[in-house]
Amino acid sequence: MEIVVFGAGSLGSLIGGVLATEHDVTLVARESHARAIERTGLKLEGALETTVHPEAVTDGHGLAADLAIVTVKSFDTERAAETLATGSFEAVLSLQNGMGNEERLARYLEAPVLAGTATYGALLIEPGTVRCTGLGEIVLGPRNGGTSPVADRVGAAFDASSLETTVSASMPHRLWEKLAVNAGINPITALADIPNGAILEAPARELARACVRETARTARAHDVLLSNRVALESLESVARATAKNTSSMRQDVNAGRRTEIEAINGYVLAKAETVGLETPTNRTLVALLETWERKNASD
Ligand code: KPL
Repeated sequence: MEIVVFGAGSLGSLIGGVLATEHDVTLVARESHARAIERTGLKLEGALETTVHPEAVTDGHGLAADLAIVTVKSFDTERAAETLATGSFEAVLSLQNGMGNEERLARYLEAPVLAGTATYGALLIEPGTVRCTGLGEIVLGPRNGGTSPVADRVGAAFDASSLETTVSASMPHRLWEKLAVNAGINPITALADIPNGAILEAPARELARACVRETARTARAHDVLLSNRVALESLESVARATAKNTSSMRQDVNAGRRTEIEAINGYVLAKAETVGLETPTNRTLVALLETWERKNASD
């Protein structure tokens, strides 16, 4: 399959790199990363160790492929969609944090847009080198739930590589479940500057669990039947599987970059407000991260 990964940072490069062992992959990446890949290939370290030689470009305009995988930050989704709309794809898959990304992509693109979640831990060590810091899984499927031959084809392509993949008929539920995990792990690990596994210990544990319970309650208020038990089990299993990992939000804060707080805990807060629910833990974390961003984030 011909695959374009749009936004090949840490996670996009890890996924694209593993897919490149079986498929014809083009990474759309920042200049220094793309040049390093052109020179010496893409080196994957850690649990998925290999060196591959995908094509790497910096300009994503006018590309054509069977599948475009979008891995940009949630706040860059619209810009990515505009660029991808100048090319041609049979299917588009969002593997991003936060909610609402698929709808934003679908507004610009004719191809079917699939939803996906990824729980692999990934860290960009230097241009051209990415480390897998935690084995996770990819879950993908039609964004409104149900089945589709396109989702099955994409799932089979992922399965052909060594990525652990499930094709799901209930993506709205899966997206809320992943949102709960990100809401529990990302802001706490970023603010306290701790690895994912540290949220399993007191006092971070209670804070993370409160975030997750508030998120699951908000999901249920919007007719997504996510129980506290399932959401909390998911939090614990992702934190354990990626225990040594630096969450994407902690990476952003440490690099002085804008975070995805708005699309993660901010989304929970906004959705809770529409049905008159209080989510005090999420509200506090949003306020803290936004205060940090205002003073420190470069973009
Ligand atoms: O999605 C992630 C992130 O860091 O954004 C997890 C699953 C928490 C892995 O670090």
